[in-house]
Amino acid sequence: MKKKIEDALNEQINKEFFSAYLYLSMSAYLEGESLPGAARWMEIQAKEEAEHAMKIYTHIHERGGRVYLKSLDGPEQTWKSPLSAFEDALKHEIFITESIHNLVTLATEEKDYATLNMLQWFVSEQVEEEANARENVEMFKRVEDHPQGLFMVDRALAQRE
Ligand code: OFO
Repeated sequence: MKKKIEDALNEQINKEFFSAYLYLSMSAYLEGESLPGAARWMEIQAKEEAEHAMKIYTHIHERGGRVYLKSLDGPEQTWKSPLSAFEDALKHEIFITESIHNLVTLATEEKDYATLNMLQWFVSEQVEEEANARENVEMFKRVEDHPQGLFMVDRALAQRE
């Protein structure tokens, strides 16, 4: 595996673990807001992000590369409302999509077809992640300032498997 690709994939591992950290921080915030369903949704999302990081980790090793774990930035600890936490989650997913697309461009330029193939999974996953994040934002927008509605949204989010 070319050094350029190895470095870029190592960067992405850091971003995926940061995503896990960010969503776990959002989960803790939502727990404190007495929204256990939303907190659970974010906790599951955090676990998925760690799995994303591990997919890239495995790919690097399978290709004879080397993983170098970098330090993680501290995520935000609090938000002004549950809606603003979910809006930040959507912004973050858009940022991650851009990062994946940049990796696709690099792998194409470097003719690294195995990495390109691995990244296709992430391209599809990001479509789903952004769609979910957008749906959540819309749900929270509709129930802003309606405690009863907020309760219903929390119950719906608790259903995530
Ligand atoms: Fe890893 O997909 Fe979200 O960030």
